[in-house]
Amino acid sequence: LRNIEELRQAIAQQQFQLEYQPLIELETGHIFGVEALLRWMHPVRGRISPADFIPLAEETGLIVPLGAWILQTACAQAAAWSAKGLPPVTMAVNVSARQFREKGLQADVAAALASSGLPAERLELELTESAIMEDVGAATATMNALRGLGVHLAIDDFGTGYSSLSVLKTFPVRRLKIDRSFVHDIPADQDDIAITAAIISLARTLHLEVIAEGVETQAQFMMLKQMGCMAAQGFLIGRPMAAAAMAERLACDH
Ligand code: G
Ligand code: G
Ligand code: MN
Ligand code: NA
Repeated sequence: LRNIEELRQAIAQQQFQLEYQPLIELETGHIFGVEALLRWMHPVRGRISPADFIPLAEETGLIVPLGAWILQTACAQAAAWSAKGLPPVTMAVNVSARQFREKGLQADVAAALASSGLPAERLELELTESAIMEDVGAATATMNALRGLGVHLAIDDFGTGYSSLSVLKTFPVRRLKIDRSFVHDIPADQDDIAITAAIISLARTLHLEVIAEGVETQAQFMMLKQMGCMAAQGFLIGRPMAAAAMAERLACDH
């Protein structure tokens, strides 16, 4: 049923875990970052996707303490990998719309950086296009404040949220993440190829980095590379995995 009580209990009983998915440079295959992805290890139902409980966590405000835990855990993990001598990677963390609107976000980010010792520039916050576009003025102020802490920002699910191109250039973001719905039917769908090419071109014009999400096939991989996309993420390259498996993958990457 995933009610509020169950969610509260899950936080208290530490039933949440983070998995990590590699982000690679298309040209070299080098892993430059990982995205932290939340999983609920339910004692009875097993692994529950965040898609099934983030909406409730947002409605009830539980996303705030949960989000703080995610930031702490992801930053601590990135710092722990570095301490083991693994190559430094960017740690990308999803921030939900509600979390982004809450006043405490900056403090939670600062606390996670301070307690982990992770350099701020190694943390990248993924904001959804729709969360930013809800109130562009407020969002810009929040983004500038977060940038002021030294962290980087990315726009997640880009292409799905009606960004006005004129405001996009004023946002202090460094990366666009091409939504996987556009990548899914490459190379068969000419419209999706055109949209993806347009986003790649837009990113280049605005001096933003760009990454294609949801890369599942060799054909998508090759086509994106040919189109000049800088980076990719998806099941073809690596599924979200536990921290230990990710550490092994990073160890093989230098
Ligand atoms: O990993 P998966 O495909 O199950 O994720 C489903 C959705 O949950 C995606 O939209 C993803 O962005 C979101 N999600 C995954 N991890 C987190 C997280 O740590 N915080 C937030 N706010 N959303 C997450
Ligand atoms: O909304 P966001 O982009 O943060 O969602 C990330 C989610 O996408 C993760 O939960 C992850 O499980 C999922 N994901 C990552 N790579 C792929 C992929 O290649 N195919 C599909 N279908 N989902 C993916
Ligand atoms: Mn994401
Ligand atoms: Na996305």
